[in-house]
This record gives sequence, C-alpha cells and structure tokens, in this order.
Amino acid sequence: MKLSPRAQKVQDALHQKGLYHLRVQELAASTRTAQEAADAVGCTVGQIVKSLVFRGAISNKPYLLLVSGANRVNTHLVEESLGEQLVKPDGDYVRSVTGFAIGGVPPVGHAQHLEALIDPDLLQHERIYAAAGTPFALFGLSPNELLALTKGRMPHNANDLAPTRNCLRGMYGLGVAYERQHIGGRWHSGNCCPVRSDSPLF
Ligand code: 5CA
Repeated sequence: MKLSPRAQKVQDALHQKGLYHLRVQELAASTRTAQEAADAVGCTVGQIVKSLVFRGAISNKPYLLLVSGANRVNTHLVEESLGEQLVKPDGDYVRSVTGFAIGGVPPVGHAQHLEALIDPDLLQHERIYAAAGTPFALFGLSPNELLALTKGRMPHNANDLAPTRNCLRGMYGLGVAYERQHIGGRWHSGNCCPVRSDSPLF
C-alpha cells in the first residue's frame, strides 16, 4: 500500500542509507505513544524506540535521545555526559529540526543533523521498533542497525575505549550488568557482574 508522504520520507531515508530490507509499516492503530506502538505491533514497550529531541542550552544544538519505551531519561546524567544543560523544546522546534511532528519523530531522515545518544537498554532486544514519520507508522530494525543508521553513541563507558573494541554495559534488570563487546561490527557477549540496578543515564 502507498505510504503517506511523511512515512515515505522515512522509507526513502532508509533506502538512501542502503538498508533496503527495512520496511516502514503504516498501521490502522495509533502508534503515538510508546505503549500504543507496542500494542499495535504486539511487542513489549521496552522494544519501542522513543526519539526524543532536546536542545543544548549553551551550544543551542539539537540532540536526539533514542530511549527504550520502558525508560525515562535522567536528564541530569545526560547533561553531565554532554557537558551542557538541556532544554526540552516545544513542538515547533522539534518540527523545525527534524521535519516531523511529535508523536511521529523518526530516528532518521531529519531536516538537519542531530547528534544521537542511544539507551543501552535497547541493545538487549533482537528487534526494536521506531517511529516512521507519523503517529501511525513504525519500522522494525535491530539495535545494530539503529547504531549504524544514527551513528549514535552510548553515553557512558563507550567513549574512552578503542573503536575496534567498544565495550558497554547494558542494564539487564535484577541488578546485573551484562558486558558486551563490539568487535568487527558484531556484538559479543561478555561477563555478567552485579552492579547498581538503575541504568546510568536512562
Ligand atoms: N510514535 C511514538 C512511539 S515511537 C513516539 O513518537 N513516542 S516518543 O516518545 O518518541 O515521542 C513522544 C515524546 O515527545 C514524549 O515522550 C515527550 O517526551 C515528547 N513530547 C510530547 N509532547 C511534547 C511537547 N508538547 N513538547 C515537547 N515534547 C513533547
């Protein structure tokens, strides 16, 4: 079926990035909120990628926070990681930097470049779902594809490690951090160790 113009824009952006197998789906049910999106595709809310736009108070630049639908952003910790305070912008700002209205903001295909930060909790799922331009559109992808599409970085631990061996600690509930290593373009499982049960930034 023919996609609506906003959803088609996201599909085109996926094609431009060479990910031809990723397909935007327009649904009859609302995907405006993470819970509605999860209900519409039949996944858990943690598998929904929230695409949240913030503005740097000093740099004035927009940041894209890609957050699991199960989590809330700890803005103080993100501010510490970025080195500047964040302002939650209004809908007009979100539309001007992304080209999309709140409720349908996708992780790709924006009007301008947005530096992206990714919630490590998204990496624990095989398949995740992100908004695709409208409050009725989504596309499914793997966490690695989200990393590749957005060039997003994990806002903790990943920074100071060599690019060929990026380690990160995703939080896997029950106070256990599961260490993974990114080697040669693939994620490898590492050791399990007990740590704080709250995710550092999200
Ligand atoms: N389609 C769904 C699931 S992918 C979606 O877009 N969810 S979302 O979480 O990425 O986008 C909605 C988010 O936009 C809300 O969580 C909230 O952080 C933000 N938002 C909602 N209303 C406003 C507003 N008036 N001003 C600024 N941000 C808002």
